[in-house]
Amino acid sequence: MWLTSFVACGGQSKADTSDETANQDVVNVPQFDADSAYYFVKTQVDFGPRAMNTAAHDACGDYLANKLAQYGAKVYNQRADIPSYEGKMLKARNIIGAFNPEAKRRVALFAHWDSRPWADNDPDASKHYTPILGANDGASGVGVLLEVARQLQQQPTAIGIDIILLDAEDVGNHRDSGLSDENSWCLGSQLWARTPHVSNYNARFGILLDMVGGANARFLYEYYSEQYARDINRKVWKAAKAIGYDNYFVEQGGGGATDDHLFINKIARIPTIDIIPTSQQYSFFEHWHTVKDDMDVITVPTLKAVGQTILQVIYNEK
Ligand code: AHN
Ligand code: ZN
Repeated sequence: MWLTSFVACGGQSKADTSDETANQDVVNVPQFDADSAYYFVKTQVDFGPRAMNTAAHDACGDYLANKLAQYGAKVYNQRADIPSYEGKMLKARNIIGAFNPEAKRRVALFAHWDSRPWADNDPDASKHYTPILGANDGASGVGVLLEVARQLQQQPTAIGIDIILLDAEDVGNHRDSGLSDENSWCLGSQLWARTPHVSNYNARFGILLDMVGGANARFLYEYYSEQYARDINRKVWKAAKAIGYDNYFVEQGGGGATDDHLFINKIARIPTIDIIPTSQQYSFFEHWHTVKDDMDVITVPTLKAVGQTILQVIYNEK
């Protein structure tokens, strides 16, 4: 009787154990709310162009730092005066929100929050010195990351997450300057990569989001991401496919972008990819660096595809 009971009990507990093992493998990934992300994009755009050294830029920076704090992040503000390629002093502010800041195992998520001071790719040359709203080029990536932050407050990940909002990305050579110095771009990421917000900072990998809100966006493996972080590209595109977004995340090589991830890879040596659209017709997307990069180019389904894929990746990191 005792023996039978023991066997039955053992059998039962064995079944329980294997159930638990199975449950540990199945992660409950929260639903990314793309309407919320859209609202975060719009809120940034409503400040006006977030060009360096403007009141709109500074007010938006305060908004972003407050949102990250509100969602439970430990917030760091990294401020520096950095000369532009024209020798103007740019008052730069990288804004970092650390979730689970004590964790050793970390993933870094990046986007730039400044917007380009000139619409130098506009078909109308009279607009070439007009600041852009940067709804897609800037605000879209930040909007997705604010929604990720909101989700992190509701349900923490197993690992630590750093949301790193970079400043002074879009201050590179004006197309009429006759210059093409890649170091004129991405001044905030160059600063952060040399001196991260905490000493001895490291992350398993990084993901940069740039122009992730456009209609019909197609994300191909960006060239430098393939050079520095090929396995991270595969991990993210595989995650997208697993949840049905392989129409956005196409398993093909695309062009290269002189973007923040390049400096993070080269200087901080954190393997970092760039999720950035590729187009046969345009540089990145139709209204890139034009006065038409406004809320009309932003579409909720693209924000959803990118945001849900990011959640799929980070909630599955152990
Ligand atoms: C160029 O490749 C010139 N620019 C990519 C970086 C960038 C600018 N991202 C947004 N604006
Ligand atoms: Zn740009």
